[in-house]
Formats: sequence, structure tokens, C-alpha cells
Amino acid sequence: MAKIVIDPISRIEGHLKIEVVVEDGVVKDAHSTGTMFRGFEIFLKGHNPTDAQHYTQRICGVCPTSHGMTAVLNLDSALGVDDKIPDNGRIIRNLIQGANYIQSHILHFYHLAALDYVDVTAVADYSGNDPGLTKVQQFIGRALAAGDNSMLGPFWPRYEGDYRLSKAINVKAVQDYVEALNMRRIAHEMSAIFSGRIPHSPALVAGGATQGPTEDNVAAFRAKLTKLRKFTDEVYIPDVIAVAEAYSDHFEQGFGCGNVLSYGVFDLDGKEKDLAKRQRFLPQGIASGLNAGIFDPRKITEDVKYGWFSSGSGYPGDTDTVDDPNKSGAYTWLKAPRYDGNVYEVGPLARVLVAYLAGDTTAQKLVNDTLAHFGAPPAALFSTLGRHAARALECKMVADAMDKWLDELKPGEPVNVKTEIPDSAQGMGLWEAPRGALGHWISIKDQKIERYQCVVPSTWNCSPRDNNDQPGALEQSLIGAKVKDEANPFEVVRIVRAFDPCLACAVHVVSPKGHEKGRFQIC
Ligand code: NFE
Ligand code: MG
Repeated sequence: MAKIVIDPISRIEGHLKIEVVVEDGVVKDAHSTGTMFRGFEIFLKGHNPTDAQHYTQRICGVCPTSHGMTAVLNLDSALGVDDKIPDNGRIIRNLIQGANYIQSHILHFYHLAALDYVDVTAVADYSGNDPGLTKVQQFIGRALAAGDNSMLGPFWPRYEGDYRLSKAINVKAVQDYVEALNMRRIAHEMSAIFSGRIPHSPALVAGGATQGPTEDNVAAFRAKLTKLRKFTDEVYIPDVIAVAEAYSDHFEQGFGCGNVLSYGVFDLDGKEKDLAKRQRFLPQGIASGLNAGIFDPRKITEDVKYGWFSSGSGYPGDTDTVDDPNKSGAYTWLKAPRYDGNVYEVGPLARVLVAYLAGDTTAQKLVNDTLAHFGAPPAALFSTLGRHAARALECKMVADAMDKWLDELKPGEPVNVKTEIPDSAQGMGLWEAPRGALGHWISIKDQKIERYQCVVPSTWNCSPRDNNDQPGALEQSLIGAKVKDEANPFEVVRIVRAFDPCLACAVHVVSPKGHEKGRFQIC
């Protein structure tokens, strides 16, 4: 029996420790630990409610837009304007969020996850004319010549022994890795046309957005979007398929908990107060396997038995966050979000599956065509490769829809409505960040924030055991995984990274005493 501890796990955002116990080549047990506490929910108390969108965007540099959007939806409801958002404001919010989805999905595949499949050392003897590849070749060449892995920078740590792509595909993938950096810049520039800047936009406000459409800014946005759609169609999706062809056994790794949840994202109307009923481009819903169900926000809870918190478990709108680093039996800075008492996975797989089961013909065609290529059924989405495929296909769905939303903007018409802060109110914002379901809850008293709670995608996916000792979604994905080589646990990191974890978001001070860092241990 071997215990493998990966701490910290690299090429994700934030600080995550993964411990798995492997016996006869199979993971028997798994623990996921968030090792950093940040306390946003605590220091938001007493602030002006409209500070929430600025503060919560600082939870994360990768998905600030999503926290900003969820905060303004939360404020829309608390300030009583959630049925008054002008169409221009609604659409511009969607475009700002869509730009972040495209940027984030490209970031995840190329710069975080692909190196689990692509052997970057294949470019060591590259002698062609591509300037990006030549730079990578020189960088890699220096590290290999010195025999010093740490000089591999962003390409390290890496394991050995299970890189399966041909040399030509490896070299092409590294070329695309470099081009993906350019694409992310273009996506950020596209966002900034309406968001002012990215990350940490000041342009998301309760009541709508700040920058209205003009013929010029719509044309500028569309020109960048066209480049990103071409990259998604001609590079990103084909690269995911090339990886899946070589690693098709990973359709059978990382099954997970079998339940998915989506709050829905990209509002198609700004007049429905009930977020669970609001028409959204990617709809709200739940599913167990391929059986769809109806989403009810009151069934969301957070359990704290294994988190370093002294505050209680319960519905996020009714509970608080009080840290307790000395709590015995706890092993993480994450709470355990649950829906109706059960474990649910969130993220692109959840959104695409919920849309598929709701009858979205675009989702059905993209998923069916992609899985048919591998002779796999829709249930194969519940896997390491299914999560990558869902993310890439969603990127295309969102980017294509954004082009149509641009046509619906009306220059000269309002982009927001005026708001006033009430003496007391409650609010809830439900939205989908690139990594999954994101909820904010606010209580306002004396025109100040009395309580603020965030339940974040990676808190759902990387959660610890709950009050009934059910492991979280990622923990369940690891249990049962086959590991060929304990010294090079490729399968473990591939499963973890397919979720695109962000622990900066999830744990919202440094770890309490005794948590080792930077250790990769086989014992
Ligand atoms: Ni820090 Fe985030 C996204 C949010 S994930 S990246 O997407 O919300 O937990
Ligand atoms: Mg929280």
C-alpha cells in the first residue's frame, strides 16, 4: 500500500493538497485539502453593500468577472432591481462574462492541463522558423542541458513515462500553447472594451453595466471574438480530440459522484426575479447520471464537520463563517457544499449535460458528434476526458452565442437603472463561473453588510467529507482510479486538473501549524 501526497499540486490556482492511498494499482481512499484561509466573508462585514463586487473580485485573478457578476446579481435582488435590468446592461454583462469564459477555458486546457499529456521536451531539437517554438526550444534546451528540472519553469513539475502523442503532435501542441497565450490576451482586450479593465473590473454594477454599446465598440468586440471563435474551432477543439484519441482510456477514469448541478448562466431576460426560473443560455438544473431534475436553491447547504470552522452547517443565507484552525478532526479550509444532502459536481460537464438533457439542440449535436468519434455514450462525459471535452465544446457554444448577442445591443438606449441601498434587505446571486456554480448571499442592516457568504465552484468540487462522511466530488473521482506507476502518478493529477480547481476561490493567513508544503511523498 502506498500513500501519495502531492502538496502543493501545481498548475492549478491556489493551494491544494491531494492525498491518495493506492493498493494493487487502485486508489482506495482520497483526501482533498485546501491549505490557505483568506477570510473574505469575514472582512466584508460592515462595508457598504456596493463594495461587495469590488472586494469579491479580489478573491481570484482567474475568475474575478464571475465574482463581480454574482455580487451584482446578489445586489440586484437585495436592492430590488432584479426585474428592471435594461437589455443593454444584461447583454453587456453576458459579453463581459463570455470573454472571461473563453479566456479561462483556453488557459485551463493549454497552460494548466495539457502538459499532463503533451511532452514539452519534444521541441528540444526544433530547428524551424516559428518564433514562439524557437523560444520554448531554447528555454527547454537550457534546462535539459543542465539536467535541472527546476529550470523548466512553468513546464515543471512533470512526471515521466506516459506521454503518448507523436513527436509531430507534441510539437504542434507546444506551438498552440504559445498561440493560446496570444488568444488569452485578445480575450482580455475584448472584455476590457466593456469592462474597462480585466482583472477586477469596475464596470459591473447593481442595476446593469456602465459602458453602453456604440457602433465602434461593437465592431471592435466582434473583430476579436471572430479570432477567438476561429481558434476554438480550428485549434482548441481539434487539440482536445487529438489528446483524447491518444489517451482514450481516460474516458474511464475519474467518474466522480454521478450528480451534476448548474445554476444557469448568461441571462436571456432581465425581468424574472426568481433566478431558478430565469431563462438562461446555459440553463439551471440538476441531474443524477442522465436523469434531469429541477433545481431549488433552498436545498443548498454547507457542512462544516471536516472544515476548520466553528460556525454551523446550513443554508448559506442563514449561516456564518468563523474560522477555527485548531478544530480537531478537520482537514481543510473548505466547507462541504451539498444539494439536498447529496454530493454534486459543478462545472462545464454539469452545464453541458444539464443543457443536453434540457433539449438544447446545439449541446446535443456537439456532444453526440464528439462522443460518436470515440464510440462513447453520453455517460462517458463523467470522466477525465469528458470534462475536457465539455469545456471545449462549451467554449464554442458561448463564443458563437456572443456573436448573436452583439446583434441585439441597441446603441443609445439605457445600460443601467438607478439603485438605492435599503436600510435592511436580503439578497442572493446565483451564476456560473467558468469552473461551476457560484452563489453569493447578502444580509444588509443599517445600509451596511451584516453578513456575506460565497459558495464557490471549487468548494463544491474539492470539498471534504460532509456531516454524513460522504467524500466530495473530486475525492470520489479519485477513489477507484487506476494508477500504473506510483512514482509518476499521472492519473491522479490528470483527474484533479480536469476539474480545473481554484483554491483561491474555494477557501476565500497562512495554514495553521503543521501542514507541510512542497512535498511529494511516496511511503
Ligand atoms: Ni479562482 Fe473561480 C471560477 C469562482 S472557482 S477561479 O471559475 O467562482 O472556484
Ligand atoms: Mg464560503
